[in-house]
Amino acid sequence: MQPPPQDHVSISLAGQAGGSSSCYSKQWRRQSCWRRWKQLSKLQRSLILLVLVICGMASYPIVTEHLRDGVKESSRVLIPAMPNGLPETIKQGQPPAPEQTSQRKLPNKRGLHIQKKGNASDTVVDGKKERQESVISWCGAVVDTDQLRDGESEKPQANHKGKLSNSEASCLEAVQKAFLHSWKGYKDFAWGHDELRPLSKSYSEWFGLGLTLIDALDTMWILGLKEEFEEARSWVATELTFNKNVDVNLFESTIRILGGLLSTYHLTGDTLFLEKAKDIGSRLMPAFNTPSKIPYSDVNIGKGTAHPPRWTSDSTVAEVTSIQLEFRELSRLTHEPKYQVVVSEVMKRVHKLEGKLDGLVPMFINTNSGQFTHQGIYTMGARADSYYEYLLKQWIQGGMTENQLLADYLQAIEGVKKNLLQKSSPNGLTFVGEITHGQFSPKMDHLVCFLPGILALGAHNGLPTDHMDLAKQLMETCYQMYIQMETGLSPEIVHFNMHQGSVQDMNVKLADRHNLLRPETVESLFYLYRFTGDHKYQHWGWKILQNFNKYTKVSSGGYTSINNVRDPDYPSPRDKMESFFLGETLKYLYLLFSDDPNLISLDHYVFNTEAHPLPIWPSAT
Ligand code: DMJ
Repeated sequence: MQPPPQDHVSISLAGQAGGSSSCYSKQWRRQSCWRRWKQLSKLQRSLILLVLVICGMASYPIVTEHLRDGVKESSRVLIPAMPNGLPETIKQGQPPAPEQTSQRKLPNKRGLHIQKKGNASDTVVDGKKERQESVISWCGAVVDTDQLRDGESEKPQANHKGKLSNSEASCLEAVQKAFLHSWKGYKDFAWGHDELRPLSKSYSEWFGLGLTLIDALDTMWILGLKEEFEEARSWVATELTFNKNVDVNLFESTIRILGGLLSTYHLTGDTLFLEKAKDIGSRLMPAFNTPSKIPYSDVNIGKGTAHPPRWTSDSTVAEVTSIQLEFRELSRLTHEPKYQVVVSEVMKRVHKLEGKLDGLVPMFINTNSGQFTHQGIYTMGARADSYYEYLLKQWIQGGMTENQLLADYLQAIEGVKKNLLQKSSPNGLTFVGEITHGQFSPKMDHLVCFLPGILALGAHNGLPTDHMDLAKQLMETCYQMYIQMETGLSPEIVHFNMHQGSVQDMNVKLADRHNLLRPETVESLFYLYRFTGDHKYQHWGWKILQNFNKYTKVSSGGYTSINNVRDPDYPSPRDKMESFFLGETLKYLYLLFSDDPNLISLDHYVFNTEAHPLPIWPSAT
């Protein structure tokens, strides 16, 4: 055997004694490199070091990204920790359960002093870090020592009757804070406009009618934010005019504007809001001048003309059947039957139509023929959802006497059970899919999460108790749609796995990963808590609020929709705060945390589909 070259002798012997040739060659290379390194000049060494440092810095994110993804995929652990015994999927990258590290006293705007436990965390949405109050695992754990000492508990808002527990007060205050933060953004950058664009510190117009401000009026009233309410009221009194040459969507302007004005009138007794409601209501009436009596989707409220969208003469089924609560109430208040007449006619016609599947309706209806079109898709999600909601709610609004509405509702729920309900794998979550031309599709919109609340509301009003059982199962699923995501926020759409051996219950397509700050899940949590008293629903709502705060709050004011609920490092803000975040999401969270069943009693009010409470008709109660 040839001896190794002279300068390798010492290590060659040691290496061979120990065994492997690879070890030997590594040592050889190390020695050789070291010798060469020592032969370099200082300048040469410095240059090489500099290049290595630059390369290392440039490749760092790639390396960490790669590692992170690897960990994400491999570290999903199933633990049997859910309150109802279902396993919870824990993922790397999900917000850790915050520790209770400090106790701080936070004076709020109204002079309340509420003790909070929690740690502050840094939140980045718009590129800036914000020192944020991250309370906790659950505000129910909070103890207000001052209040305990004084034996007094302050009320965070005027409409509550009776004392609040300390934990309740701190939860309610957290929602007030979220509202005030949103309102600050709206006021600073979008006042009087439709929607805040919180990142660009500007606004977007849809109808040019101050949509967010009107949608938020009754929320401010319910949350006890009187100062803000008064400012908004004076804008309505002095600036709001519907005499404008603008096209508005009949459904959206009915549920947000007409509904918002009517409910604010009822809560405050201020006739300003009733006058404005009459004005917009009468301006929307041209939509019903169609050959079929099925209304057009768009109305020019200045010109008094209406038309379908440019590309079709169809309207959306959910849209034409989810304006009834508001128009019926307008008739009752004005003693002018015309509003109720036109919307009831729509219901009668839809009731008689062919083309339903066990009470489930297609998504489109033609304004000329009055027939369903594009048949074959049956969903509880977009374009059909609130048809079902308004069957039940009109029945409740009118005092549970309109039997046809109830019959259609009950039939539809049976249709859901028969055609759309399935269980996911591996955890057996009950979900509502869709039928597409005879085929079952395991696709569920976040919008469908209104259904647990509606089922619970029906059961509360004497409908079958198995509706409540189903409500609870679906509520669990909707919550899982949040916590199984890395941000703890639900995507717009999920696809459930049904085949045995699946490793996770749901998949989310790239195009469906956005979250628009929608209300449906917290809306249902509110109903479930009201009717069951089970605190787990409050706990779930609290987690969702925390995740909104963590991933969607913009430091300069407002909250933003995000593009990617699966990336906690960059959820990709969309720069838009939808009006329903203030009109619905925060309102339902507040009502969820309130233990006062008389704060918008569900025996006296029925919420429209934009969370505006309208009275159940007095003769009916
Ligand atoms: C709201 O405008 C209403 O709740 C509507 O019924 C559905 N879409 C949004 C909220 O997601």
